[in-house]
Amino acid sequence: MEELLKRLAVCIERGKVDKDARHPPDMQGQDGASELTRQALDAGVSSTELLEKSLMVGMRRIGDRFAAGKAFIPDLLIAAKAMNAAMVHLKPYFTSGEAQHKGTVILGTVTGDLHDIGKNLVKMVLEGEGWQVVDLGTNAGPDRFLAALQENPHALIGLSALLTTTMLNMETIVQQVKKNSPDTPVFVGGAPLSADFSGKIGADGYFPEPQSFARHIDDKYGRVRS
Ligand code: B12
Repeated sequence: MEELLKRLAVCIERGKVDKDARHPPDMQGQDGASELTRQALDAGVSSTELLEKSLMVGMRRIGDRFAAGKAFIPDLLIAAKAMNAAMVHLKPYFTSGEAQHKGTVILGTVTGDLHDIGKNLVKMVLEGEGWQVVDLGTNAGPDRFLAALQENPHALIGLSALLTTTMLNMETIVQQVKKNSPDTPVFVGGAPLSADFSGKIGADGYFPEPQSFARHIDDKYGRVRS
């Protein structure tokens, strides 16, 4: 199984989407992210293990190569495509059988930021845990969060940012939300963030991954808000 997870990480890193994909040329005809994810799940690997031990490893590697000037934007895009192909198979594993939802979370990647894979994973996990998610997509500024809050006045808010520049835009969103709706909890996440930063911008908490976030809001707000 270790071997399969290693091969899957390579598919993510190199952007090998599926068996039919022509890219990268030296991997033509081999299973890609789609097939290997399916095989790992069928073999009983948990979705969390798959994410942490393989998919995120591949993403981190391509990110590191990019930072070192050894990979470029098209390489990141094709890696993102492979990641999305893998995530299609993960979705059913996060789906809950709950008919009635626990509450609503308004989720978005903040102003100036186009990274949405992490945000989409958070959405998947929250929906799987029985939360309704209002997804504002990427590049979402204060106005969009406030408009969504008007429609869903008891919702919680989750902000995502992947850039050290765009994480600074979270502060304005937190301020605007708190000014208009002081009781609305706002949580933040994304690779460059920290609990310290969350405290500094007046957010209600930072979570490094969706599972701990879901546990926290389940304990604190689940079934109370609508
Ligand atoms: C794929 C990718 C892209 C793709 C994004 C495609 C897409 N649809 O998302 C594209 C090509 C568009 C891209 C563009 C850019 N990118 Co980019 N990208 C990445 C890469 C390789 C992977 C990101 C990713 O999807 N990770 C996997 C997901 C699952 O992880 P995640 O997002 O961290 O999410 C997890 C947690 O953080 C958490 N989480 C996330 N959000 C939230 C929210 C809440 C509420 C909670 C609780 C949790 C949570 O849960 C997730 C699951 O555990 C990273 C490298 C890396 N190591 O992350 C660089 C990286 C983020 N990019 C980087 C850069 C510089 C850029 C560009 C500026 C490049 C350029 N010169 O144009 C542009 C910016 C575009 C923009 N305006 O946003 C840098 C950022 C450096 C920095 N410190 O600011 C990185 C770190 C690469 C690097 N090492 O240099 N990128």
